Amino acid sequence: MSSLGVEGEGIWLALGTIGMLLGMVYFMSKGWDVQDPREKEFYVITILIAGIAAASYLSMFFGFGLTEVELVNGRVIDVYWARYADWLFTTPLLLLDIGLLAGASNRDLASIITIDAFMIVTGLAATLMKVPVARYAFWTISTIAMLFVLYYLVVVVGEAASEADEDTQATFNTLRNVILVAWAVYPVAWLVGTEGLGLVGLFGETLLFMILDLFAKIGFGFILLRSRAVVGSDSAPT
Ligand code: RET
Ligand code: DD9
Ligand code: DD9
Repeated sequence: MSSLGVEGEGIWLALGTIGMLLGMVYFMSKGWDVQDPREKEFYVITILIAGIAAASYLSMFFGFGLTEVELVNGRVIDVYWARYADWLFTTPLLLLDIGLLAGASNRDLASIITIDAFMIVTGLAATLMKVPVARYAFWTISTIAMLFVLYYLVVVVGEAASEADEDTQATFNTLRNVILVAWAVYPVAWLVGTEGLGLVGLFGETLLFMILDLFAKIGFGFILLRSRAVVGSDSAPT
């Protein structure tokens, strides 16, 4: 059985697990009898995102996804590495959702997803390094990768979206803004949190990541799957 974590942050991990499960069940029940293949694809991807996050949160709640990193300066930090396993799969799936909505080419999808995966892997490196300077160096590399992802989303995927119908453009714009706002907070949370400067403790940081994760995954999925751009897409009456 889990304790409530190192600083009582288990409460946020429990809430995160419940939030992801509720989101997943809601998307499953809503998507159960969807027939349209394109609409179905959005459901499958979005349900997968919530399911992966639920599993990750549960593992963190049980203390499985937790490890200690001992820095060369003697500081020991508690790190929930399971987040990075979650993000490695879910951030590409989120980009796949919005990329497919926009009608981006496979080549552009592959590019943005590759940079995104690079961002998460270098972020994990930043998190596990023992030398503080190396941690900040990898944080910087990861953050630069994130700026490329956001730029690519706005400019390249945005251009594909500008050729879509009005409903799709409106939904794309909303989801793009959700990503721009939410994703940009992650490196800041890392920097002020226990992995970085330690201005915020594990309790506050875990709360912040939980709110961000629920907004970026469940809020995102909610907007996408309820949008007119997805509901009944490609199934105009014949
Ligand atoms: C890290 C640390 C290093 C710098 C950067 C990061 C970015 C993480 C991001 C995560 C997004 C997660 C999402 C989860 C969905 O629930 C790895 C924190 C740039 C952008 C959207
Ligand atoms: C580019 C980020 C720099 C953060 C430096 C913090 C150093 C604290 C010891
Ligand atoms: C028209 C160019 C917009 C570029 C946006 C980049 C967002 C980075 C935060």
